[in-house]
Amino acid sequence: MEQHSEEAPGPAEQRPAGPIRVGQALGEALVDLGVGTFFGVLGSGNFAVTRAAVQAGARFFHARHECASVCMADAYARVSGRVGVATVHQGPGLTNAATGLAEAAKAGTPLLLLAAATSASAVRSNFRIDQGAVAVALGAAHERVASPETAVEDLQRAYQRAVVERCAVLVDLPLDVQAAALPTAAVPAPAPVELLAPAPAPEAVSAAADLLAASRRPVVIAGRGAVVAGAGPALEALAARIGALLATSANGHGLFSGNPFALGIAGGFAAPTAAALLREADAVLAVGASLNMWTTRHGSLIDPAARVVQVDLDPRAIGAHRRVELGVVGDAARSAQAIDAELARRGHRATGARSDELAARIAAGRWRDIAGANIAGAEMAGAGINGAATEADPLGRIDPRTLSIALDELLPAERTVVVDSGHFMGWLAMYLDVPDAAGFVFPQAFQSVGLGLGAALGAAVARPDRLTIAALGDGGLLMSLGELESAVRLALPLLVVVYNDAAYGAEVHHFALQGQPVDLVQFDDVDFAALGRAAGGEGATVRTVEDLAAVSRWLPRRERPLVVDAKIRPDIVAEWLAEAFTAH
Ligand SMILES: Cc1ncc(C[n+]2csc(CCOP(=O)(O)OP(=O)(O)O)c2C)c(N)n1
Ligand SMILES: [Mg+2]
Repeated sequence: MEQHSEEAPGPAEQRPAGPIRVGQALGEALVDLGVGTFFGVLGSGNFAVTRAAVQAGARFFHARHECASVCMADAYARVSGRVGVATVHQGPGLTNAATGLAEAAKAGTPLLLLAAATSASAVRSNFRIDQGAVAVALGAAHERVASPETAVEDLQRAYQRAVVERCAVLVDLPLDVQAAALPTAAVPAPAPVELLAPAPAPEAVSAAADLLAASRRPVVIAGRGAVVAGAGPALEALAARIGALLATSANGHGLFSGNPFALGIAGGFAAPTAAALLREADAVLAVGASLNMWTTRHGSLIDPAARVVQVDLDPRAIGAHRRVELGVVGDAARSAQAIDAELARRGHRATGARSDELAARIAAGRWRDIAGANIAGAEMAGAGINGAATEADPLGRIDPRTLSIALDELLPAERTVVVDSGHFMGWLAMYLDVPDAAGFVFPQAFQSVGLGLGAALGAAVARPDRLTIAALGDGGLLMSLGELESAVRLALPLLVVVYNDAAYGAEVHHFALQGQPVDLVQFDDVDFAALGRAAGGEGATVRTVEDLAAVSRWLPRRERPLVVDAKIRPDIVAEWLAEAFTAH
């Protein structure tokens, strides 16, 4: 994906004569770097920079909480492939942003967080904290604008780090430096960031080709690294040559959408057919995927005898979560192309397990078919699945699987599905199709509840041509409620779907399994439709599939966000959660 192309006009031409302040120069430099869209919460400390960038042509999206502003930038980066940029006030602006920054850092999102910082001399300022220590503690890189002479260069260096190291960078903008006059000689031309993706070593390519050519049932598991490298087509071509089945990590979801031999997400969200086929593989080609416990279902999805090749840009990722036989260091797309070319040179072509029957089995073995049959079967036989009560829910709540399947059918295929954290998240990963990898935003590297709504706002800014669905738990929405107002104010026509079990469901199921009382994590029901209306959006309460008619009516207009308060049955436990707790 493109990471640094021009998006907005160059520096502001109508700059007033005379010296300008460093703060203003930094805002203009941001636009010079190609930043056309950024996010934040304004205070006095970051006002000058923000105003200058806006005057120079950048679009600024104001959040209501700094955490959400960073989540907006993070999701914008994930969906657009550009650097995400957010700006906050010094001190509490930064501490409010901390959880979002940790998410971006853990997920390896290229992100710049421009935080004002107290002046060097303001040692008694209420706002003063060690901002660098905060960044380091959260796993983010730390840069600062050091002097008026170097300020623009310092910003460029921080931006370059975000691109080259694919990391989250906190940039301190001290108020005294911002307020100083810019020495006229100090503005160097912005250095273009040119990155040629590294090719793998020929020996590694040859060894990978040997291993894959010897395999009878290979699978490819592609992760976020494959998405970022745009490796989807090259991997599909390689997989066709070696007869491999395709799967992704949760963060690669959508990369192989539409391929008849794609098994979907490997890991806890995998349907039984997909899981069985993964276990049958005698060779695994992991590409830009760490093979962590989530992707391998605590190791159980990969046959211990399977031979594993792992391709990653970062040598530190190779073998980090499980032993692999061969590590290939290189760009995902170039590695896939090189291995494919090597096998073509050798005249290798195999069908592996691929057949029309297998494609039909994969298509019929998706969760929605199983759930459809199970739900109907359970209702007929009076026998529950997953220990769920079988009779109609006494409170008239909807089965979350039924809800998810109905949404999948109802919503346009051109969609971006953004998912918060919680028990409910599996229903989205398991039941909703996405058009491609940019259509699925799954900020789970810090496993924080409450980041989904902010992320959905950033995704909606990045892809206004697609319907953005913010899939949230009731707990997650109540942690980020103020951003409903942002969605309305910024005229971002989100569909907010609240999987409302009136509980911290993940914790309920966790502790119920241990036989503990769970009333501490169960709450009174909240009327989210009313909250949606109060924020200036629309609201609908859903207890049955028929109630989704409100969504059908909203879809063609989509002027304002719609908050769907789906009162879901709290007693249906997702397979992935039960499995995760047992594995622990
Ligand atoms: C910021 C944060 N606080 C607490 C947790 C622990 N936690 C994990 S899931 C969860 C419940 C979330 O509730 P909700 O959003 O309603 O989703 P549900 O699990 O009910 O589907 C909690 C509190 C966390 N992961 N992150
Ligand atoms: Mg809940």
